[in-house]
Amino acid sequence: MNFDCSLYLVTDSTGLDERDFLRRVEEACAAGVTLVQLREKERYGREYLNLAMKVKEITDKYNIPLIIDDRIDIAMAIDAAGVHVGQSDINVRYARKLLGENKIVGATTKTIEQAKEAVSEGADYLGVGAIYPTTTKVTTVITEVSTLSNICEVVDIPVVAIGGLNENNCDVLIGSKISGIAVVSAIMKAKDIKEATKRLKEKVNSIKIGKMY
Ligand code: TZP
Ligand code: MG
Repeated sequence: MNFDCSLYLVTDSTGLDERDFLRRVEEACAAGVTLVQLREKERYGREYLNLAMKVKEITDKYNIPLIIDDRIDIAMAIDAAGVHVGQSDINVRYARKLLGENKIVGATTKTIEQAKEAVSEGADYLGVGAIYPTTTKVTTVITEVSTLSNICEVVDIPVVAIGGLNENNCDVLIGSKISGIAVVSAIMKAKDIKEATKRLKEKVNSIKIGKMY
């Protein structure tokens, strides 16, 4: 499946009421994020499903593929574009088996070995990071930009950098053959979501990332 991961919004609704959360997602979509991931670590069952349906309504309106973090069942239930799995989630191979060939399966990888394995199991893109320390609730370690570049060299699928990225610190990524950047706070916590998204988009374009597959 073709998709553009040049400016990938990963959501986090922590501390936001639902209306405010959905407004932020919608503003980011209107301002040009190219892919959205619903990432909810503290919602389960019907609550997660209901929120996913509401986010899908928004992403559908803007024709932006919606990826669901971890939850293959939710992705299937709402006919999302795909799922994103981490190293302790269901393996890429099984995610692919469950979702079929026409859906996107993304994987978090932090080493060349993990990257190669994800590709061999059928991943469509890789998320690599954290490039910088992050304040978003996540247990992660820093990935060196050199490791990111090496991963880009050895795989033939898009690689997205993630972790603490904002418009002022992405220049370190110039030269690594990434296809995009993924951000949570730089958009979700921005005072002016539209403005922040537009500026990030300009940045992504100016550093010439965003290779389409
Ligand atoms: N994986 C690695 S870092 C991260 C995830 C999900 C969070 C990134 O959030 P932020 O706010 O863009 O640093
Ligand atoms: Mg996960």
